[in-house]
Amino acid sequence: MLLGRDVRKDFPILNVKVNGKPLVYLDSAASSQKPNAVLESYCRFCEQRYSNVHRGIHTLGEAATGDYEAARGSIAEFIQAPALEGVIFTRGTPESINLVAHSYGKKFVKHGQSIVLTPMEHHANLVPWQLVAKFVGAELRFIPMKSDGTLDLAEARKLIDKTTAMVAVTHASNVLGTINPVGEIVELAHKVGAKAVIDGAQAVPHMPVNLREMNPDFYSFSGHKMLGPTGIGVLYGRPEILNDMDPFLTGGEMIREVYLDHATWNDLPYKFEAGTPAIAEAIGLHAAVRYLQEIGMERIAQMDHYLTTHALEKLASEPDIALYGPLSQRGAVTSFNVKGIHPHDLAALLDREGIAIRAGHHCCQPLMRWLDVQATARASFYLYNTADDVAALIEGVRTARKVLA
Ligand code: C6P
Repeated sequence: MLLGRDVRKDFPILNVKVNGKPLVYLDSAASSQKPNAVLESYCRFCEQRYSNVHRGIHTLGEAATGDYEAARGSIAEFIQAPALEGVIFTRGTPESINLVAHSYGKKFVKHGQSIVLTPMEHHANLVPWQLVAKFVGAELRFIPMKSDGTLDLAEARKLIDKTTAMVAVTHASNVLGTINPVGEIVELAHKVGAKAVIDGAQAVPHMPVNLREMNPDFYSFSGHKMLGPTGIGVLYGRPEILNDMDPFLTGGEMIREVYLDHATWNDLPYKFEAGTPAIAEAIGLHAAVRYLQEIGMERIAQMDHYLTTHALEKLASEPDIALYGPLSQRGAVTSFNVKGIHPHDLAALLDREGIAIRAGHHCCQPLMRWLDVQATARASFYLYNTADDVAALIEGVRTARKVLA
């Protein structure tokens, strides 16, 4: 498996020293690093083709509009989106899910209906549904998890019933690494006439995603976790549902005609893209998608799997380490705790060695309660990581034990 070493030259930040040590970046689940292809594409666009989109009839306006729409087309193909007009640019996963909660949930979920979630949801796919439930008087239900951090599908079959209006589930957990059987969950939702919203923030960067097969009603992800810039993300929604929804944000671009007392809406996807969008960021995300496609998502998934399995094995052979999440069917995150050491202290000590991990509740406070911990340490991997990075992590943990335990 040479992928990590082969691609490292493409990521300039990996040559940076942190605290005088070579950077070992194990925090890609929070945000990924950017290859030259993305940096150059972003800069080239700003230097040579920049303008606002869908407005100017001047040459640069047309060039920028063409590039922005080409980005949408390429991202639609990357996730096998069934309809191009369902691909909406947002600022990221939280905005995508808030859009669905606000414009679909508050309008179509009715008093007394249920919204089914899981205890492993990131706050971004939990809090918006709490607000919807409160607003309309709906009930929140949670699919229980088995002790290994996978969902209990037998219970899900009972919980998702005729009262269910929405099922909102993460594709891959940012703490446990669990990859959920989202295709089956979408089917369970559709059987009872409910809509399914999938949070793909930790899935799209790491594995092939095919929305034609999965068939969700809504699917969301963030560009910055998949080598792209910050401030750009995607919501895919089924056009027939999006057409029935009211706009989320209002402003320029999303309107067709405006009178003093009312307005009408633009066609999809523009109805949901109010104001000047993140144009250069969309172009950067297009470059990220091209880069990922050149390497191949299957290959990236295999590399992630290799590194995660390797890290789990190495950590498991160290004394006094608690590991969280299932042993198989998991994504590129490894959450753990070292007995007697607070994860923040561990992260601070590793940082002195140039090793970046994340420590905390990872925006999953209910999941921390389920695990019965306040926080965990988390190492997360991506295509530029190698077995040397895992070795550095293990060495760092050993040093921490000597210094802190
Ligand atoms: N999780 C992590 O370190 P943002 O980062 O705002 O674009 O996406 C939010 C989000 C939504 N869903 C899932 C499953 C996520 O993992 C995240 C981001 C980061 O785990 C930051 S808390």
